[in-house]
Amino acid sequence: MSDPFIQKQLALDATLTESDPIETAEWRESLASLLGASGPQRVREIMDVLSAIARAPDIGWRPALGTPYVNTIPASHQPPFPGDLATEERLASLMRWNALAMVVRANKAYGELGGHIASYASAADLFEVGFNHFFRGGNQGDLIFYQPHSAPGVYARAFLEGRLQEDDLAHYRQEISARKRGVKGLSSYPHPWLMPDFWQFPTGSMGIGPISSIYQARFMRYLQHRGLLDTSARRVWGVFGDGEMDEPESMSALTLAAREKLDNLTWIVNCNLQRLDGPVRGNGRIIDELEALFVGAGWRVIKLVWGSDWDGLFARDSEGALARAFATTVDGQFQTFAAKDGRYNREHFFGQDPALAALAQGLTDEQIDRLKRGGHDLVKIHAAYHAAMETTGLPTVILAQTKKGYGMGEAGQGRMTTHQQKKLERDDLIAFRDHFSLPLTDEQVASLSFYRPAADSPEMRYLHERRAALGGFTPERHSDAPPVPVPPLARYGEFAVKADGKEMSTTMAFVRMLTSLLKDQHLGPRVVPIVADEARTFGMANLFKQVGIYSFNGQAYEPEDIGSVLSYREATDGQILEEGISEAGAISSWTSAATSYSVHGQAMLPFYIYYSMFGFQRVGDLIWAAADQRSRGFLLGATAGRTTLGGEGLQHQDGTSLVQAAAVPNCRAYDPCFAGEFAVILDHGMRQMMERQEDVFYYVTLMNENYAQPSLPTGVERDLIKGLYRYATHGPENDKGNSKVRLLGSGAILREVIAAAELLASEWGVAAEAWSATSFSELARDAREVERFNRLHPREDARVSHIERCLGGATAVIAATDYVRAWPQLIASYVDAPFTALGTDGFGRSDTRAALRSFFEVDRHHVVLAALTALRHQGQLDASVCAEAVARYGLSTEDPPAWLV
Ligand SMILES: Cc1ncc(C[n+]2csc(CCOP(=O)(O)OP(=O)(O)O)c2C)c(N)n1
Repeated sequence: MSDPFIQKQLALDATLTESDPIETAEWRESLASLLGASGPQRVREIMDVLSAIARAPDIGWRPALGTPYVNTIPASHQPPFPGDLATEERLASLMRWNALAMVVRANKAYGELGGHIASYASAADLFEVGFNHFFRGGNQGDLIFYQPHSAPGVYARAFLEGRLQEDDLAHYRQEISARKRGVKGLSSYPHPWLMPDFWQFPTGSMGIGPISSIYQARFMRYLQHRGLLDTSARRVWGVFGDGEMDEPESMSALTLAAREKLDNLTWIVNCNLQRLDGPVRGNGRIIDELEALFVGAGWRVIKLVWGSDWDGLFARDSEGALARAFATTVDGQFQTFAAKDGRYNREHFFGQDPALAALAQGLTDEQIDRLKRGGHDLVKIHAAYHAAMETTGLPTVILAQTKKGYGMGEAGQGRMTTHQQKKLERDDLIAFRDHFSLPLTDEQVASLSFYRPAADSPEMRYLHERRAALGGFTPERHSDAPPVPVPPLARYGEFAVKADGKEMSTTMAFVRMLTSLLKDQHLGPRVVPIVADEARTFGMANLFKQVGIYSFNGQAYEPEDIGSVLSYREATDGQILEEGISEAGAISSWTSAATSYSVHGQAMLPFYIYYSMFGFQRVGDLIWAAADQRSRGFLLGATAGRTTLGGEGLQHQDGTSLVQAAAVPNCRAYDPCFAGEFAVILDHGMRQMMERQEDVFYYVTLMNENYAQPSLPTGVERDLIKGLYRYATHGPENDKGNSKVRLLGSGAILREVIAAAELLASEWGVAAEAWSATSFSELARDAREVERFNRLHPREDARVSHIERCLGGATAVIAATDYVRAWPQLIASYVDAPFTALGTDGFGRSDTRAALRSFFEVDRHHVVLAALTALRHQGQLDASVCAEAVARYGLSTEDPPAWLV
């Protein structure tokens, strides 16, 4: 018979309540003899047959998804450890020390800096086995998502590798002061924006690492299947916290990973059983819960619960006492055991049962104290990673049990408060040194000296050999990808720039341009259209047939509409990523494509089109993370604005995305009204990202309203990109060609503004200009910069912002948009004239577009009234004129208005 553990299970006295224990015993014996005679493979076959019968509806048996609280890889199946264990342990101890010293030093100097010791203390061995044996480096290396609060440990390793110096470590969490001293400041968490040569993936916001890792693994398959890049040798690793698994994003794509057979993906969940406030599952067991969840989702689960020292105990435990004790010990109790010493564990864990006490008899208290959990045993960790690497056809999760604050002794190990501990007293530091046998004097410990062994020491030679064998250092971020030429605008956007009154929506115009771009010889293959179950909504069904929907296993069915020219076509080399109803998934795919230039050295151009409301509002944090990792691509907020999607009401009407987009530093946000404007923005953005390779991305609104599209006035392109150009003038101009009242509009409301300018001239004798404000955020960006320059350089010639250039000399400026007033108000303080903002604040609601625009007071009549009122305030008009306008246009004077909440 194979494993002693199985023997014990078979011999175990049933503790379950059974109707017929004698019969049960007979079945057990049969199974035991089968196992003895024919081996485990035959047992599995028989069980398959029996369970198929037992699952019949009238029996209704279901397998339990859990397995006993022991290692999935039995000691007898462990591969030999290929490294030098003693050297690796010494190296791990040095990483621990330098990481700890970095955090404690920073906080001694400036108590406000914060930092974490306990997370890395629990994860150090999990990282080190990866670094020494599995994580491949170099520009075609593995993609690794690091648990964010373990960043100090990753810096500590880079220090030993010679990639960071003492001065850098001394500037942990001090990027600004570091820059002044010409050294690297180390960011709190992994931030590609702050450390663009180092971190690849931002993981600081819990849940974003897990979902991103799945979509990155999936995108590698996409590149492979589309014949764009051989990614077969690359893997994705993610080290995450057990508390982090509670985030919906962590869980939401598990089935996708299994369905698409992503065996290039391995997660390591660091189950230190604690999160920030306390235990993750004090009254249960997180490892069991996650095991059931991942198995149910179709993953391979490898439990890595106990270290090698326990192997002997299990072997001697002929009564199965350990299994019994584990089955009744909850995580809150395991945490207490972690926090207490060997003596306490002898009394309270081993002491709960005479058989257990007997097992511990041969051990000193010190030995009991040092019994390791699986995630602290390099040999066991290696066995688990090795098994993950061998797994084919499904992703793997390793559930590694560790102790939070491992080695921090009284000061932190297993303590409720350990997550936030960043200071240690001298005695605690000395105890830490002794626990890990660090080669440090008391003085070195007290002064928190960083320690790097001599270059020719066995440790350093070993460390470099291992990294060389694995292809180089990691993490390391690259950004060298060949530029991709963008076709001339005339080739795909002429119909929009010279629309000449043709009716269409900007969404239709976008789809037409996208369709052309997909055919371009150079750019076409790099385009990644992404939808979250709304391709038909946005008129993109034609692309299903043309470029296909990506499916790792092609199309295993005859689509219902096979005879149609637009039939639903899935293909292994399909180009569209159809993510179903998962905005979080779609944006994660977008980010994978948008960072491909860096992750794969192959620039891709993703276009994710979605109901605008479900973008920044729904997945804003994922967009922020995309910005952090320097994504390049287009986000297309379709049916944007509060009044373009008449009947849809509150839930779909987006009045805020532009304001949120404006707050993302590298996001270029535009709200074009006309197809030609959109074409110019598209052309500019593609050149900026694909040819000039700047780290920006675009959020551009699209509308579903059909109207006559004018040809773009000539020569406006530069101003349009700056965010404002003059579209039309009505009434007399002054000698500089300017009229005094400037009306600014964007997106859905520009046409109302244009109409208002006409009305002002024709009905009220007021000269007015209509300006298309394609981007208030770009205008504000430029004005901010100019204002700052002029403030700091009082002796130099004052610079002039685009706003001043356009609006200087105006008597009044009225800005109306389909978004909350905060959007046009971005420029208010830079406008040297009375400024009125009209917008769609309040909840959306359902009605016709005209009714909505009137309700929100952004239609032409309200723009006219706002302009007349501005003139009245300057004494140029009498109040009676405004009253006349209110009466003539039948404007509601309800007070307060229904939109004001
Ligand atoms: C979205 C988000 N919410 C909250 C936090 C704050 N936070 C940082 S670490 C942490 C606890 C992490 O616990 P766990 O995932 O178990 O990792 P551990 O540090 O215990 O290894 C929390 C709540 C965060 N970083 N991101």
